[in-house]
Amino acid sequence: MEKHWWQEVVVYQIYPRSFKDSNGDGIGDLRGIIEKLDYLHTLGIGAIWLSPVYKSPNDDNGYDISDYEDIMDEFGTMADMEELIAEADKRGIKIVMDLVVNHTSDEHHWFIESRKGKDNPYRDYYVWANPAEDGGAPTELQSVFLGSAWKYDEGSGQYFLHLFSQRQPDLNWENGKVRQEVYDMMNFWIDKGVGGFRMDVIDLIGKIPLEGITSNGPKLHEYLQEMNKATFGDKDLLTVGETWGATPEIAKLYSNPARHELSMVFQFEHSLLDNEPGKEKWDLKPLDVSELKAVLSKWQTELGEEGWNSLFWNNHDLPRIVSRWGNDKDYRVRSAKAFAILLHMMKGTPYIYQGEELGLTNTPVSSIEELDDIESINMYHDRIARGFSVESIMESLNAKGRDNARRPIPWSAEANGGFTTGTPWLALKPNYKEINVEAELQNPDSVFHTYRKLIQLRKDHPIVVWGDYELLETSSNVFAYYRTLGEERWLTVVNLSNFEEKISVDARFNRVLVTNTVEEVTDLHAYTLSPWQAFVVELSGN
Ligand code: TEU
Ligand code: CA
Repeated sequence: MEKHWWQEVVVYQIYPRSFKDSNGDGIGDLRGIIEKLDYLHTLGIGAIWLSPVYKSPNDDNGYDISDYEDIMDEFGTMADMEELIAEADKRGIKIVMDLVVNHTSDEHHWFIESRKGKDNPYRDYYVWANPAEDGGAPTELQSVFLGSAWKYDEGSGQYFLHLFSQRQPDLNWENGKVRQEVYDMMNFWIDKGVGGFRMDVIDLIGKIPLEGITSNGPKLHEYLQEMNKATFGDKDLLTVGETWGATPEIAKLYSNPARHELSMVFQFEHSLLDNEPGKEKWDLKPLDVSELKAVLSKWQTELGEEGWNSLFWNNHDLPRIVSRWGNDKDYRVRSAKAFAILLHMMKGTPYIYQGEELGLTNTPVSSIEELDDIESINMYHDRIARGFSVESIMESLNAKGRDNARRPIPWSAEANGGFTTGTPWLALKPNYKEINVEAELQNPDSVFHTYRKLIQLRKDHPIVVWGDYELLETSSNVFAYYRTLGEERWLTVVNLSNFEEKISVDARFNRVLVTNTVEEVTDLHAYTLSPWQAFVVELSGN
């Protein structure tokens, strides 16, 4: 397999609204990101996935785009964007844009035109359908943000499709003009020097809604091959598709180099392990560590030469990992480092979501008034109407709600964590006086410095990027695996529990490469791990 830069770097996701505010309006912005590039350079990352910064009315915080070739007023100007690309480049960091092309905002001029009537030249840019015989929605299809996925338009007597909010109408990918508009727009950004694209819900673009087909539609891969040819195919860009339902077999369709589609996908199989199978994400179930081991090991081994993995615990839609599967009370620092070590020594491209490198935790709230996220608010009203208790709803939202990941970043112990001199759009978690970037940088034992070290190990040792993966049989709460490259062999051991665990490995080691405890790692033939202990060792020949 040909080697690519995007296999060797660590990517950092920025949710711009919450990263750094440069002008005191309480909203993070592009100049704030430019201010903090040196910080990201210190961390050691090679690319930034920038959540959407395009013009948007913010019904879904930028995932509803009204102009793909302009910047959101609150975030700055196109000149700021160009400066960000150039300044990042100086530090060896590429900017990966969020490509949200399953849908637009209802304020996009295509939709404003489309809505004008059946004869409008933009009508077929979106998915319109006649009412069912009883006048109701064309089909039973439900929106991800709840309620029918069809919205009636008085003017023309038809319904339009919105798989997300009513203000996010779905584009009609069957229309070749739509596809060409998207490719032209991608080339506009490629010409500006971006390093790639993260493709929002890309598995939905081949939908046939009237037949109930949403994800993995029949023409999905034909479209992606066409896109590849029309845009980034002859350039070495990072392209990563968000694909919630991908299996390894499906992932290979996207990322097999021979097929000329994408670099890799985000798969979510591990992320779905803590809800009741077949139920909603809000129906919580504790994580079974042996399932996590089985799922991640399957992905490590099954792609082979026909694909490349992305590695992540967090993003702007998911709860903070240290609160979700770690212990954010008694072992916050240790369990945050344990998850970092576990993921960063695997094969694939790791993604860090802003604040993960500080060990930031979820932010439980007591009322829905404290939340901003459209998914959370819609879920609240839906469950109230279905008779759920407020307590149970808040419990689910505190565990899984998207605002857990969207609180502003605490940069220092100053007011509002130094994120803004004004009033933040969403309140910071009150513990910013203890947990903030400045404190993390100063403390050599911080979560930040573990992330920095893991990134450095990846840069210094090809085994981390290219080595083969093999799971080691251990007691169920211990996750241990080998990486092997030529004569070199590393062992990663992580105790994912609040208790001591014993391991017995028939091997000796030369040196410890990284660890999250002060305890010395001794004879592996009979070793007792303390709670959440994690380390990586280089094994000796024999
Ligand atoms: O997410 C896709 C998506 O389906 C999410 O809504 C996710 O399923 C949900 O948070 C889990 O319940 C992408 C973006 O990452 C998300 O922020 C957007 O809201 C969504 O697409 C629509 O663009
Ligand atoms: Ca601002």
